[in-house]
Amino acid sequence: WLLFVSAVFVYFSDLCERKSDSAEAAAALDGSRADLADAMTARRGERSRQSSSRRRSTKQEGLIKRIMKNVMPGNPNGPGEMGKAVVLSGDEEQQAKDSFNINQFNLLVSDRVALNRTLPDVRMSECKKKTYPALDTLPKVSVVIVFHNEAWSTLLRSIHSIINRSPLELLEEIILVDDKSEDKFEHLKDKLEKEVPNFVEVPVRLFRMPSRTGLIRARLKGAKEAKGEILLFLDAHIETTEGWLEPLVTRIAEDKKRVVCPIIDVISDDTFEYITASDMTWGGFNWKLNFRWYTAPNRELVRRNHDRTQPLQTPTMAGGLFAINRDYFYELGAYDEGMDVWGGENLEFSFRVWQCGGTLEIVTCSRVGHVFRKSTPYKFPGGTATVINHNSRRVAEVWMDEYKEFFYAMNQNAKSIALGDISERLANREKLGCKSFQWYLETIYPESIIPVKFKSLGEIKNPSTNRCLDTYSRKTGEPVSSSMCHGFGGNQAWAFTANGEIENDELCLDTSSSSTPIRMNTCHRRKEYQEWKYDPATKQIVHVIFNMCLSAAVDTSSPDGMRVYPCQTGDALQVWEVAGYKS
Ligand code: UD2
Ligand code: MN
Repeated sequence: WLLFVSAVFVYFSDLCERKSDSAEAAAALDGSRADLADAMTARRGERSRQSSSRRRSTKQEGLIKRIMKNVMPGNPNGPGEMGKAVVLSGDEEQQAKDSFNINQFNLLVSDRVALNRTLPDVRMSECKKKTYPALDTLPKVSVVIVFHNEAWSTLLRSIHSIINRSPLELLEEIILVDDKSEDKFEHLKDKLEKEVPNFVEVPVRLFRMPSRTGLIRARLKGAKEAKGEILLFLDAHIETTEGWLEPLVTRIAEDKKRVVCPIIDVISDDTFEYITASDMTWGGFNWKLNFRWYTAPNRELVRRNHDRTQPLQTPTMAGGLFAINRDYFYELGAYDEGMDVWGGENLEFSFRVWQCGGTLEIVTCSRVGHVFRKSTPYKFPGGTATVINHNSRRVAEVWMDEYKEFFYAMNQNAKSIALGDISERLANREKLGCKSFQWYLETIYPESIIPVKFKSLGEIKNPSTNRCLDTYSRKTGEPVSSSMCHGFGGNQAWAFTANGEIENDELCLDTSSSSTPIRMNTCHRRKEYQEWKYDPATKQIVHVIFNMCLSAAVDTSSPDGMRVYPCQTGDALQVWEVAGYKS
């Protein structure tokens, strides 16, 4: 077998020679070669620890096969190498379209990209210089990947990238949990079972859920099987990059109450190009309880002494990619088993970590790519909206105290969706002595779209026209409108904040000119043209800078031209009922 291995080396140096004309290709090869060298050293150590010679020889055979497969992508300039975009020909484009909806990403392209493709080292340069504790002093990691109807190439590329780019000393195992993929995804049946033992560098263990449980319960199964001191959850369509693991593990080794995420880079769902994401982004959420990325505020940079390589504390995480000390995971109460399929668990876990004494951070020296999809390829048994609202209700009811009303204001239908039993989750919150949601908003997330202090939440109605302020689902920069009051919240749900904003989700009423229609702009919290004052006696809503009054549109057939006019007592168009207003 030694011959074999040296053959690999020879082949490789040969490639290097031939490719040295292109700087990029050389860099690509350098990366792979370093990978190989690292992996070889690590594997050698692994082998010397083996005691049974029989096991050793099968391991080595597998090892050689694996090295052949991993290190010889054939063509270092092949499709997608170095994370480049794959370009299809016209005919292929059509073919790609036909199979796109199987996974909601370009399957043709994914299948064409090598399972062990090279990626650039995308870390900030300061990150590359950092050193970490000796590997044998760090805790070991159990990677948990759950999947439902995943494509072969993305799943296998995920596994290969983990093995090829992690110090093997840190990997206890990779646990795969099949959340009852449909039969037509044949590659996930026998073929996967045959493939799994081929991974000799790290044990890859495959478990099957007896029925479709959703990603939350599937992850719980993975966690239960895990032997490593650290649990590291990943989606099934990711690629790790150089140096991704050490910084994550080190943070937890230093303090087990840290829950850590890598920066999640983007693998294009169309070209599979590896696109770096900003290191200045953190996680938030809106009134609908959707997870959202926002630019992190300057105060967080100040807290880190302007060192962007320091971990960034984030109010929430996206949910798919994070590591946590296994004991701490259970101390915190693992996951809410009452949540189905997809959604909600990411915010639930984020709130819980912060409110119950942990910290949640994005380790900016660790980067993992993820195929972000525009829609979900798989079915939601029970209906998509029902499932997601069920999960979100559980988040709101368990963690958000009085602020849960923001969720219901946006989503009154949710109230009629079954919540299930949350007594055990509430008991857990009680037992852990967790802080209030108000504390979370004030301390961790004062920039939240949910205002910490507000005077009303509900409709804002002009009784003379019986019309209510309405966003018409418009976007930022567009004019606010009005329509017949319907009492269902949503587009007619407004918060009058203590700061003087009139706000629906992330949009605030804003006008920088008294002669143009009032617009809805992203709330900036600096008051300025977004500051209003309500006078409960006259029922007028006054724009503070102009000292003029919000006036309902006279022409109800075109209600968009709503403006501020000089305040006039007795003008019925300037009378507003602000539901539930408390001064
Ligand atoms: C994001 C998270 C995802 C999860 C989700 C909210 C990232 C990158 N991804 O959505 O991990 O937190 O938000 O719930 O932060 N799966 C199952 N069973 C199911 C449904 C999904 O096993 O019933 C698997 C799926 O194959 C995938 C993982 O769960 O490996 C996450 O699902 P996704 O990729 O559809 O979620 P995503 O990335 O849109
Ligand atoms: Mn995903």
